[in-house]
Amino acid sequence: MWFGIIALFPELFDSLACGVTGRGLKKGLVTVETWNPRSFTLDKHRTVDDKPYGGGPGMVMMAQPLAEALEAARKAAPQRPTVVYLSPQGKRFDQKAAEGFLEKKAVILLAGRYEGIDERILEADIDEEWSIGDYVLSGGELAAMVVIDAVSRLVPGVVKEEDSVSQDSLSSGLLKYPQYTRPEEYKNKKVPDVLLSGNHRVIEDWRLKQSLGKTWLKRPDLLKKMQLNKYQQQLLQEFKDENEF
Ligand code: 9WO
Repeated sequence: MWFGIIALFPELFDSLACGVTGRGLKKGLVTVETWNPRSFTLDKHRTVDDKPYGGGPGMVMMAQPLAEALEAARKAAPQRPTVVYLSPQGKRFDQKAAEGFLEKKAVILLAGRYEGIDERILEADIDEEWSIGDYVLSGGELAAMVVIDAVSRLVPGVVKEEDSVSQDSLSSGLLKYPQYTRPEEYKNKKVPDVLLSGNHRVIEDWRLKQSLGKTWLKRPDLLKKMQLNKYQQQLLQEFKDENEF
């Protein structure tokens, strides 16, 4: 998976060297290359922003340095890249979207700053606009890093345990079941007996029931998007009965 980044603060992406994303980078399964629009400016002050035509507050990222940074990134891409702009106006980036990005193999992520970018770059160069949520950040870099993190862990070999990614919360469309580790009792609270039983079929059923119940309680919107089979419906009903709902 190849990511080309266009950003005024490429240093922010250094933290991807930590943890699971770092593992993907070290193994060469994920590549992140950055281009700074400031390097493509033509004036001695290396200006990347200017006042908006028509007036108003703040500054807008100029077209020319962005266009040339994008061109450099396109040339370096291992195959024809999808060019993505991160903004609150974009489509919501979720787990399904992350799976879609994985198929692209080469993606250029444009992280804006100030009040945004010159509209002509959006029209000429941007294939897709994505949002990680309904809030305004100081720039698109953190959103780009969220995308890289979520997609990288789906690249085969990046996450250690082969099956643990498919066990991730949301990969089934459901929330994660409750998890426990040592000790068996902590502050008078015991680990559920079923998890100590060693009966893997019963444990699997319990976990699915908990996932269904927790999703029903906390994120009914996710459950409404799913088509539960008869068995899942039965487990959810058992959860409701057992928990007095
Ligand atoms: C800033 C601003 C200040 C005064 C009046 C209007 C304003 N709009 C903005 C603004 O939207 N700034 C953005 C900052 C410009 C594009 C990059 N920035 C950004 C991206 N903030 N938040 C995101 C983002 C990206 C993806 N998902 C969620 C948020």
